[in-house]
Amino acid sequence: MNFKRKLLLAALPFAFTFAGAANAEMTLKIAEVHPAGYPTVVAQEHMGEKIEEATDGELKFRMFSGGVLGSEKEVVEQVQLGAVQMTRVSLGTLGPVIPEVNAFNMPFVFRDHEHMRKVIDGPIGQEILDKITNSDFNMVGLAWMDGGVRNLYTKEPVRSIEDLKGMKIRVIGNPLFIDTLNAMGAQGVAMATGEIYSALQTGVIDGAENNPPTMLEHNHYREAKNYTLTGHLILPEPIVISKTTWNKLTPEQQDIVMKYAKEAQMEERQLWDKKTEESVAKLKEAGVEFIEVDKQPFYEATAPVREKYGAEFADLIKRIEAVE
Ligand code: BDP
Repeated sequence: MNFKRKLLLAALPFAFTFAGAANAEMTLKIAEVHPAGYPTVVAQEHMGEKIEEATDGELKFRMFSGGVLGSEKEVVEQVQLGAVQMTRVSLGTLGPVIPEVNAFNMPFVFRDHEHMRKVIDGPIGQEILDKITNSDFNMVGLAWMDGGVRNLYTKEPVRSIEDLKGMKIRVIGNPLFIDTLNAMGAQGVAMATGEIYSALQTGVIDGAENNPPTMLEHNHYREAKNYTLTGHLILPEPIVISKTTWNKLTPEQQDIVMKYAKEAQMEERQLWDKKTEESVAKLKEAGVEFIEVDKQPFYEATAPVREKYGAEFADLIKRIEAVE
């Protein structure tokens, strides 16, 4: 039996147990790998409060931040089963589960951060959320959070693409990212967020790639003091709710959840910009060197990755590029 079918079957008893439970009070668990105070955590906490108020306390939320409910991959599986009701994850993590979303996961598919924001705010952003909802994976895509721009951080400085040669660089567990780092001359190594710090410490990896808030808040900067501004990935991060949970909500409750998830999308963005600015300042203070690099060689080296993964999204990619 394939994995997908197993998950669907496993979800059945839950569906029956809770059938007809609409209108009852429900507490929804939200899982987050980021710590308390992180922009995505704060925005979702506010979302939860607003939904609770708007539903007269029928829907309540409990935030489990700091990865206490597991890695993103584990949490996605829990959401599919309805055991965890909601989460915000990197689209990178969802790619291997729902390959239709991988268009946004390709290296340099967005011109810059602003371009990504325009795309997720418009019809294409909704289209990718709908792909999540319409897949067989028992999740509803509600809204987007901003995960900024991902750059390389390494123990030894990377001042040109040649310096990256042979370095073991951690990526999110998605073959697309392994291929991306390999194409740049490094060796992509997949592992969960929570394992990066000790892998850096013990020398299992030579570096990783992420945005400034994650580099700071997950303490990676203590072990990797060189930040090379490649901007190779700009990954948006969907908030998803288990379809098992969604189907138990009344249409009114569904509208309310959707409305405040979309509001959270805009609130998180303000928090994100502020947090990024503060993180950059703190990282510099802690001795991290920010290295400007010619991006062109990184763009060119990853062309085969865009060809390999982008072929099936050719029309979509044209439409992404056309967003001004
Ligand atoms: C962060 C994302 C988070 C990912 C993490 C990672 O916000 O969702 O899990 O990167 O690379 O930027 O594991």
